[in-house]
Amino acid sequence: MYSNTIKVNKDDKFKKLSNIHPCLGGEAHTKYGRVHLPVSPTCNIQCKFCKRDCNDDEDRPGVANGILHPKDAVATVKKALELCPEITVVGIAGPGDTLATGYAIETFRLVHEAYPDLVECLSTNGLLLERYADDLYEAGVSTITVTVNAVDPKIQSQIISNVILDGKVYFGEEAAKILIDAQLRGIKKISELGVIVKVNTVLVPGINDKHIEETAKTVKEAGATLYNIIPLIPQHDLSHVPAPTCQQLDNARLEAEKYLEVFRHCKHCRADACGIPGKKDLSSLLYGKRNDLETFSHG
Ligand code: CLF
Ligand code: SF4
Repeated sequence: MYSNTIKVNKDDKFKKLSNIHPCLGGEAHTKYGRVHLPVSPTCNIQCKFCKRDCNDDEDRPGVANGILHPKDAVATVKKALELCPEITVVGIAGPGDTLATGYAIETFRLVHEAYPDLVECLSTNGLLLERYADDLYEAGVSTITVTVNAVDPKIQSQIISNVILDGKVYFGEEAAKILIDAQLRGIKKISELGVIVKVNTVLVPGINDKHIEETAKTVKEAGATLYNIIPLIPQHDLSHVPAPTCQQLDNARLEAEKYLEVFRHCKHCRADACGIPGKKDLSSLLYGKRNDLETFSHG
């Protein structure tokens, strides 16, 4: 009875949010915008495909012009709304992991106080999601994306090099298991609080492309509502792996769809993206050129 009530409420919440959140619903994707606040400089794991960077040119996750300080977040949101009144969502998605430092939660608290009607959206690798779930909920976060690239440590260990947890570095399958267990516990806890969870999987041909069905099934059981498959951008330690073909992406989406609704409009946003996804990106108007800042890598 109790879990049914939560399910009904969550379905209802998802329906409402998907009408105004550009990354939850197909129609909202072309009508509404998001602003990303790049307040998270560092990461606590190393994905083999991740090359975090700060520059003006590349449109992909992990890249931002520079790092924003939480104290400047409210003024940045104000300016973003002036540039693009269709913005309904304030997202924090990097350039590092959003829970590796306390800046994202601090930022959400400030933005929620100033703009309680905006949807707050966090993207994380999930290593510390269970630990900070209550804080995120209290800071007003209502949608979360967790990047889960595998639920089998053998497969995950081919995608990450290490995990740093409470000052200790873990490698190989041990690191992979720590990450997977933490992600699933985090998804369970935050979804039980009523937060909508989308799972992103980076499709890496030859490594996790035959593992999508199991991943989708497992994250659904943990509490996820939506699934998004992102094609690998071959770089860093996985630069030798070809990006998936359209056929491989389609196949993966069909596998995932056996368990979860699949979001098909993702635009691989930068960590400082601003505007309606797929339309002109306004981040250079919002943040300007800040190449003099120290270069951080993304996540
Ligand atoms: Fe940003 Fe991500 Fe929130 Fe959207 S992006 S934190 S869920 S508000 Fe959207 Fe961009 Fe794809 Fe992400 S199109 S990369 S899915
Ligand atoms: Fe960290 Fe994200 Fe880069 Fe992975 S992709 S190493 S989680 S910043």
